Amino acid sequence: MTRLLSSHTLSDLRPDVKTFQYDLGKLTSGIVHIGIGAFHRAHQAVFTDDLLALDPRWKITAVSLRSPDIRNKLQPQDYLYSVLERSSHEDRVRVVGAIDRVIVAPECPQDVIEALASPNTKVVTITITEKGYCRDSSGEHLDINNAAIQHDLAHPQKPQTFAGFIVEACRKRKQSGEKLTIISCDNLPSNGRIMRNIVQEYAQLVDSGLGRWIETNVNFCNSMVDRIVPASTQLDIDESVNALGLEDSCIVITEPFRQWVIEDNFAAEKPAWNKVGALFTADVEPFENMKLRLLNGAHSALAYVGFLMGYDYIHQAVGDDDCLKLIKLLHQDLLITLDNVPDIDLSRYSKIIIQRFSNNKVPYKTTQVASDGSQKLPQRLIKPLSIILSRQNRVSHPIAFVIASWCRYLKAVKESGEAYAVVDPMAQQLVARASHKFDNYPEHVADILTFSGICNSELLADQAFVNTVARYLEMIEKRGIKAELASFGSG
Ligand code: CS2
Repeated sequence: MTRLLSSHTLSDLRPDVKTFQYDLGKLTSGIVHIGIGAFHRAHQAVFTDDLLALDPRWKITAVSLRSPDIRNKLQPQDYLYSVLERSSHEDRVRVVGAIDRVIVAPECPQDVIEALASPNTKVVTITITEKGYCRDSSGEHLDINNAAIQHDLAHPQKPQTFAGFIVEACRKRKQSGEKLTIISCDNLPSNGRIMRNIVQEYAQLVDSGLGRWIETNVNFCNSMVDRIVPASTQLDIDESVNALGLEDSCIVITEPFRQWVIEDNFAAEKPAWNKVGALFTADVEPFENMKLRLLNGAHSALAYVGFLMGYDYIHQAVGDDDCLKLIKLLHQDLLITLDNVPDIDLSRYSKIIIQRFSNNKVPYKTTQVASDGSQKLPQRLIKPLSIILSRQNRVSHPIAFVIASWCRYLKAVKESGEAYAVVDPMAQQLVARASHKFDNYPEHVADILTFSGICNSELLADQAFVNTVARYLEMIEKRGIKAELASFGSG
């Protein structure tokens, strides 16, 4: 039987596996990470693992806000796991020792509060996905009607949301006077600023004095994160045996590329991630816009259009000539919306993204990207569409085509008649609306867009925009997505 990866089996690793360059016993914990999914394990934890070889003070106490799964798998492995980087020509595998322990919040919320409040904790990093922020329809502020926020207001010692935990921990930090830095690592523009709004607005509801303390003692940093990391599968775990010579039930498979741009706005001590490939900068916004639009926007386009065309994976979709043509036209439009990004050649960046999407060694499901569209589309595609509309007084056809594909996707039935599940916090209502029979396509599209909240009222009032999306939706439904995409851009 294959043995499990752990601190006792390291000597059984295949000789080509890279292991950490530090003494595990000498590390101390300085970071708390909330949201320990595959992305964190392949991104911030890898940067931190490299840093630990230079500075042992930054081991990560991880928090899972919901499920015990990852803790249950990592604990028997002494919190060790592997990262397998795959490209067309090479596989590289390493063992990461940066995770100290995993606290499962619903089991022991007080432990999470203690870890966040500990004076040893200088930095908190967060990956909770777009919907974890509990934002209202402006996308920037706290939704006080959110059920989990209501829960936390009623049960402050047993919070469920990041805001509930942070604010309770800050109550303790206020007593000790310890400053804190919080770095958001989710795919939202100005993610740190939004996080600050949410935490401060929540704190004001709980205790305005605490709110004032947070204002001066807790700094929030925007950050742009990038690495394509598919959700792990059983196949990946089977693969770990080949790659490591040991079984690793927490292996993550990813691409070689990784990027992290962090706003240099730390309240106190700062882990020197810049020594291991991250970039500290005063202004993350140009990087965020570039990545959210060119990478995530194109990813969403491939997800909806590709899925409807029958592709299960992003690399298959981008390998289709018509999809590729759409992505290139989409990139041309998105580039218009971007300002200069320091030291980045945007046309090269766009080509690299297409190469990254083509990496079939890191298969990424179209359904994974397609999830939570109501949370993702505003920053990825709607904002750039509005910019093009105001700068050039025209509707971006590639973006309109993708929005129409999303409306079609929300019907939850393939052209073949096969049903599938739409994953979105508003799934039920969106599917009901998208499936509703309307003879008038502009009214149909306006109904979906209004209800989903992805467009502001100004955009909804723009008849040219609504009509263009409606026209594509009608043609996709009447001719089929393949035929409509094949003639896209030629008329
Ligand atoms: C993807 C992202 O699932 C998605 O929505 O677009 O997770 C994407 O893979 C990452 O942002 C890449 O950095």
